[in-house]
Amino acid sequence: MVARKELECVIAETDGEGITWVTLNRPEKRNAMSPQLHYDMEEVMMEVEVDPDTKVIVLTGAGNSWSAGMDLRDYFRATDGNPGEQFRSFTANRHWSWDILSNSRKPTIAMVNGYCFGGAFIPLCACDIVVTDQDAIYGLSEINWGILPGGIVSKVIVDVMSHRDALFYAMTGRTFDGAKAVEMKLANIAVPGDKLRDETIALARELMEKNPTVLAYTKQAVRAVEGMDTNLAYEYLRAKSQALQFVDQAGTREHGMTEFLDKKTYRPGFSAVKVTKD
Ligand code: ACO
Ligand code: V55
Repeated sequence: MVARKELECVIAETDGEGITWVTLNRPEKRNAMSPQLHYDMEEVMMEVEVDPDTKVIVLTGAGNSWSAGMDLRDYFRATDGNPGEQFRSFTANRHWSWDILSNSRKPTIAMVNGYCFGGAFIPLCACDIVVTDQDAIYGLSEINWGILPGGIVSKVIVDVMSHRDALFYAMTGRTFDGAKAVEMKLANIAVPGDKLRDETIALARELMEKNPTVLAYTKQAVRAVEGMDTNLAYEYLRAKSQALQFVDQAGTREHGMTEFLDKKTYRPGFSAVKVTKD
């Protein structure tokens, strides 16, 4: 992938290590999501997904905001009389912020650097892990606009937040900060703003130590079993485990066992199995 891809509303940059920073880039509009931003993101997310140099995807925002949600002017009001354009932009939104992001084979980290409102909860919940500025401001503000948390916002919040928290924040529109987001388990880690990037890089590096195939299968497995009963999950996980053994050409499983059982050079649980690239 080119080191830096510049579109109208998004910047994608891959560093030398394998972290691709995808930055929503409408800082003057607090990264409110316009139709053009959705079209740009559709392109970028598919490209980083298939880019061999991208090992970890970090989604963040330019300026003091992660994203102020849907652009009330360009996404809603401007498309009110135009069902064709509305379908195009609503579908592009759903495609990148849910379908592509939540099905990514690579680790996805939301690095929430500031405001996160309304429709921004869709990509927030789609990411695997959320690292947040402890002072970032979150809100399900739809109620204050006379709309309900649409798209798939209501769905993703009940799946990630508790039933009580989802109802409370959707009904009141009250805001909460990053520290509270972690307390509610909507986010994983809250840090002061000046530590946000370093904390995210440390996490990304930790993930890059794992075998990428094992990591992809692990996240797919955890996500897939959520909607299954226990017997179905057992059968699925058995088949998925066997599929992993088949596709992991590095033989991470065998390698780990040999190192631990025979060579005694490795203690699993403390660090990832080191396998030279196949
Ligand atoms: N849609 C359209 N424009 C927006 C949005 C938005 N969601 N959020 C901010 N903007 C624009 C403002 O209109 C303003 O534009 P202008 O400079 O052309 O006048 C610019 O971004 C800066 O916004 P300010 O309000 O001046 O910035 P401030 O830093 O004071 O506040 C904040 C930021 C808190 C995010 C505020 O803009 C806000 O409350 N935005 C709306 C957030 C929201 O409720 N989003 C959910 C929308 S509904 C949904 O997503 C389904
Ligand atoms: C929202 C609403 C939408 C959408 C995406 O409430 C997000 C947020 C009504 O459509 O497409």
